[in-house]
Amino acid sequence: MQIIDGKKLAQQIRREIAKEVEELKASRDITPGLAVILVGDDPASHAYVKMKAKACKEAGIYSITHEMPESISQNEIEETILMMNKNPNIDGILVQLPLPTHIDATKILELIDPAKDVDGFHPYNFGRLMTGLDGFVPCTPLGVMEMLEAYGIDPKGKDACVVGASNIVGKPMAALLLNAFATVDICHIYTKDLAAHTKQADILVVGVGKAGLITEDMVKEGAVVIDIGINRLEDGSLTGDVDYEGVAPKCSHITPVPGGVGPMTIAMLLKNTLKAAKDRS
Ligand code: BQF
Repeated sequence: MQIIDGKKLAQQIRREIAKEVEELKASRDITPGLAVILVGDDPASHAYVKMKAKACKEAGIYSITHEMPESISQNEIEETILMMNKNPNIDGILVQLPLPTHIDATKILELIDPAKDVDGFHPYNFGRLMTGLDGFVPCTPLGVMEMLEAYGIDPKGKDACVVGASNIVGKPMAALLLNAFATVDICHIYTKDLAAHTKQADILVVGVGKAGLITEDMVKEGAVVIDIGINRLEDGSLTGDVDYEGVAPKCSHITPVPGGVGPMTIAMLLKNTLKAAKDRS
């Protein structure tokens, strides 16, 4: 059994990105810029944004965080996005989710210029991904694909099972695996017999946010298990959706939480921001 070290891989990627950012500055006088919109005072959202800003800084990417109170109006967020769309120093725009319930998040995401959509949540980029065209791919599923590649795992011809069908994680994850020629099975809350599906998988990717959902009896011997879940336990520690202790001995590869997919998500945000900057017109 091999542990997929996302933390180490993300560090390597971040160093390579920092080098490329230097080269872009030297050759074209472009400093990549990321604008982040952060609404309200959810501690987890603040922690994520802080991590993203720090990662940008270390890679030589300019970043600015636009903090707004929970009571902000739909219109004010929309006006801010339109300003960022026009700002030539901003290559990437990220709206930290979740947004307050009185805000129409879909409408906000649809307002982001698809060329600055570094989270890949705009329907335009989602359509490009489904079609197999180049575009921005959501950071978490993109990070998973980079992990598979780095560890020599080719999805071609494999049976993959994706548990969770969100627009942010599950659906783009399934599209990427399909584009890599896996046979993809997508499970969700209305799936009748989850274990019957997961047990078939050569590659099992789980991202639903339910600690301990995947137990040893639900995993095929020798499977690759990718845990996208982030759950906070009562003692403040992080854990995934997979019962790591029970499942790990059965796997060929497994990602830990923390230190698995999470750090890759941050690295892919930098990668997408660099891509946006390189494609500046
Ligand atoms: C790690 C996120 C749910 C909802 C909104 C490193 C992150 C997490 C874990 C991180 C996440 C999860 C992010 C680890 C960004 C991933 O060491 O295991 C980094 O910062 N993430 C987010 O921005 O919004 C979320 C999960």
